[in-house]
Amino acid sequence: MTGTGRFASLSPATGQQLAEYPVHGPEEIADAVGRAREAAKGWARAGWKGRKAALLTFKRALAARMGEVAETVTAETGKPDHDARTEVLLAVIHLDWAARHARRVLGRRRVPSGLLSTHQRSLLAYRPLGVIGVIGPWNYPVYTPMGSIGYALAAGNGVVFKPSELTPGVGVLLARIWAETVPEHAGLFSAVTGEGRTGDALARSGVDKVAFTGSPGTARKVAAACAESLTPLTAEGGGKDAVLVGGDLDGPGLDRAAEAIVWGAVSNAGQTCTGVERVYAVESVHEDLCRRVVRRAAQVSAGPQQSGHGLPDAEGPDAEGTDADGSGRAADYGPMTLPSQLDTVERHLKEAVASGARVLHGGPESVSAPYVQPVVLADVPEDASVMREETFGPLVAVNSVRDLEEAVERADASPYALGAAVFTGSSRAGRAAAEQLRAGMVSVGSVLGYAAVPSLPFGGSGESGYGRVHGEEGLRGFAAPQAITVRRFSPPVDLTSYATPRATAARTVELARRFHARM
Ligand code: TXE
Repeated sequence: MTGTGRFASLSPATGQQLAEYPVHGPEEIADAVGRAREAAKGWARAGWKGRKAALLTFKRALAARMGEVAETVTAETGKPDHDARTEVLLAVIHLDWAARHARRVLGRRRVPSGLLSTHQRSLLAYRPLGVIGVIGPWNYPVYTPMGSIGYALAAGNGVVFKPSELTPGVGVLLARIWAETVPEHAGLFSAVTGEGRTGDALARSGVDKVAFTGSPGTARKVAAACAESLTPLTAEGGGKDAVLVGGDLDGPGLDRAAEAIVWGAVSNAGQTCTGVERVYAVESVHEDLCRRVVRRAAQVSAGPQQSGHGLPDAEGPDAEGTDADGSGRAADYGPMTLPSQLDTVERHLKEAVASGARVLHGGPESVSAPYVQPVVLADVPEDASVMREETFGPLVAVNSVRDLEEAVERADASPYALGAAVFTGSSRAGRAAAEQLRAGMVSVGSVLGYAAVPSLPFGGSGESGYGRVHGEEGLRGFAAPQAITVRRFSPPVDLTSYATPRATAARTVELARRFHARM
């Protein structure tokens, strides 16, 4: 069955149609998976060296064409050009790391055989899984899927990518850049377009693993589809990340925390899975921190984006750009990319106010489609939706706690466990608190510090999903370990042979038992 019809991508800022894309169905997906499977043979023949060279060529092309990629990201998500470029840069950094480290992490190696098996040479290798289906989100349409695509390719797989229906142009462009720059492996990585049905068809297409990023509800549907064929899944389902602020912070320390909180909460219009949604500050600094957060939030605004990135560069003179409203100052972030997100933000805000939260900055009037201006709340009841559900908007709740221990407890009380951040006067106390948290990733003294470190794994637990991308775990996640033993000589006592007298074998087992009973 082919997909039926076409769908349009829209500008979230103006609502205007940007382009049309085909809705791909099981037939087109089967073709793409088949081509990737075929191309994976050539990818295997290329060896570690050839794959590394091809991936670095792709990386250089992404860096060289950053402006073009960022322009598509900005058109489809509404985020500022600078943010789009930073996103591409982060993807490039990860791709570079995956290309350069795949052999070290996944290459065949000898491992110790242990006393009982000294006669064996033990080898561990990581084989590619085959073809990976990547189902992507719209909030970081380059960085997030490339965290799977780059690592999956580096591990020797082919990839079929289904970008979000809100950002199909970005997905198609990424696959086109691959085909143009690495034509000898053209079919290895391709994009299919469509909505949820296309994603579902990809999960059921016989791919060897699915890497999904989106909402926990959709993650459950993808998991159910994958379960039918025992297809493994890595799922990233978002977060409700908390920042913990210690009572030992001085003025400059609180300023640094406030700056990071505001950026973490409102950048990308709050549409970041590891964005700051909750803050737990020790009561002795709570009011002071709130004042500083409000002061900083008041200097930040959402609005239409300027064109260009403000730097004269090789991409031409128009790169200088103009501010959108003629005020001389460009908006710091753009519109809500998913229109229905405005309703979620509004609902969370209204329910918080109704349940007695203090509104320190902004308010219901901050929500004016397609933009949401920064909102700062305090003293929000812990059972309010804004403290429990992912808001995915530029809204932050700053609550007061007795001490860091209570901050850890409250942060961990969420059904999500993705990222977190800790600000304390002493980095030792910060690390101690970080190590108590359930979160998969924690930044001490900054927000989202781990996202730009390619050697660190990215992912969470609970409603935030399971599995990891990035780093060594990210590479291994797209590979199947293969254990090999090679017999080097006859063992003094062969426990896998009926030729060994029963009494000899029994003596050996007893000796080994005594050894382990004492050790
Ligand atoms: O997500 P969906 P949406 C959160 C955020 C947001 C909410 C909804 O809170 O408000 O999710 O966003 C594809 N089988 N995050 O509607 O539905 C879909 O086409 C297979 C958090 O965009 O989860 C898209 O490509 N695939 C987040 C992808 O799944 C299906 C990023 C995500 O869509 C499918 C984005 C199906 N049955 C939103 N149905 C994060 N974790 O960073 C849909 N899809």
